[in-house]
Amino acid sequence: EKLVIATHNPGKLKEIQDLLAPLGIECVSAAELGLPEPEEIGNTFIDNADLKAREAADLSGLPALADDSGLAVDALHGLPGIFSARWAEDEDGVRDFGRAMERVWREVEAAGEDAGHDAHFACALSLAWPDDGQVQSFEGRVDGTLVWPPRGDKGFGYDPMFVPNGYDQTFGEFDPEAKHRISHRADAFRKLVATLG
Ligand code: ITT
Repeated sequence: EKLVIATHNPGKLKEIQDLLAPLGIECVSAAELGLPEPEEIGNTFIDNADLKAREAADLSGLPALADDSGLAVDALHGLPGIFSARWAEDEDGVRDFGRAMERVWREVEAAGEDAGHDAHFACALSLAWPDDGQVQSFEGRVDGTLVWPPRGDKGFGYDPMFVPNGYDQTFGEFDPEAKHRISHRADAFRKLVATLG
């Protein structure tokens, strides 16, 4: 039986496919199935991951895995957080992460030197089965520091301005396999596999 990857974000989809590959599970994306993008009305990563997984499972009749994630900046009291995608959108919903990263950096600078540059990426993965109210959720994170200007074009989203603790390169400069060893998404994924595997 196939697993629906309930995302419309190509960067996430590729990473989730990479993480699932060793498990040999056949996948199909929500975009490929033509499933709609549900409105993310939740107040937490888990709430939003749950609602995306639930809706995809209900509409497809297949088990569905959803990811809700974002960048949480200490100096901004956790913002953009669950609003990470929305900070990149213009009034027509067109995303530009160059603009979103500029906004983050501008607000970090405005918060002042003492507020520092610490941040983390957070990821909630939720797995929902059809015909069943049950949803299981797993959370992961990776801590790091924000840098300016952004560097690297290998990842997606805010990767070019995030240096994970203990490294010198931004996630935008990391090879995919290296990012998968330490990322928030990989951390959540390991917990999922440990529980279900
Ligand atoms: P779906 O809801 O369709 O999965 P989305 O992009 O709208 O896609 P989110 O609401 O979870 O997903 O938004 C999370 C945003 O946080 C995402 O668009 C990225 O910009 C950012 N983000 C999440 N994980 C990231 C990562 O590994 N590297 C860089 N940015 C990331």
